[in-house]
Amino acid sequence: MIEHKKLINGFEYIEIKNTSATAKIALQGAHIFEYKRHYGNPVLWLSESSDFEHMKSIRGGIPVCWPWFGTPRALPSGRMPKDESLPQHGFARTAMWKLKNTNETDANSTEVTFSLSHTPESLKLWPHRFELELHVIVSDTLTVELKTTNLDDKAFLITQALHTYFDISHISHVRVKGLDKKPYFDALSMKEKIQDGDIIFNREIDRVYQDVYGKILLIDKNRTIKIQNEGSSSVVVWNPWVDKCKRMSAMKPSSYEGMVCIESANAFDDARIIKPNESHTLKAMIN
Ligand code: TA6
Repeated sequence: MIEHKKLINGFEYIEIKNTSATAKIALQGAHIFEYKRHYGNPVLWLSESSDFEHMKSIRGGIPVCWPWFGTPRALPSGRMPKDESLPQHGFARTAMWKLKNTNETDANSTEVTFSLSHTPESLKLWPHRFELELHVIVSDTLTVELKTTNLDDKAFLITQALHTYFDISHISHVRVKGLDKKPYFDALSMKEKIQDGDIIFNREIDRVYQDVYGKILLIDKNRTIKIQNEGSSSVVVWNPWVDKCKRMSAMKPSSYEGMVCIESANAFDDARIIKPNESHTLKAMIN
């Protein structure tokens, strides 16, 4: 079943239900803000104090960070837009997307595709003509594909992320496996480092890992979530911990205890150049 729904303030989303799972996806940002299988806790974390407001990104779920991840300063040197008033994580996550296609494939699986194209406003922020599609398959696995097509007559460069917030029992119970020996950029010390063993959380972590091709495991007390990416070799791991959490919008002071972000990305050295009439797809499979 696919239903179009609206919050009291007019915020529109679609609700998907099948025999495997339920999901909710907002038209603003093509933002998946709920994904639950019919057993266990929700897979995605959503802040209790999240705003569902026009032009404000939802805190939780899967924000689509595009056409840049972080600040535009994070683009590789020589290619960085200078204007730091540009929005953090790009403009796609607060733009209004179109629902392009829906398909109730079978009782266990539903597919939907959202699309976004350049507008006079987007061209002021980022001077390129494009088509962006988010294809989502809601089943026992949540599959998310973000396809960028260059409609311009010159190549452009993107960085991007599916900035997934995972729901966890408690931050002190989880560890992240699959990144051992991987090089990473530590956004807190601004240094390049190498991961030693699994990641455990006992302080703020904000890192961009490179050369990641295998499965990543988020191991919690009573469940393990697996993340497999394609068209990507970078992964961001983030938990704001105590102090940053207090400063974050749409988070309660204790929110950091119940979430961790493991983001499927093309960030920093994994930026992609897309030629005219060519496409690049970033894909995440979560189960
Ligand atoms: O991906 C990690 C990160 O870039 C952090 O530095 C953090 O502040 C964040 O994403 C959340 O950003 P936002 O713009 O959604 O508040």
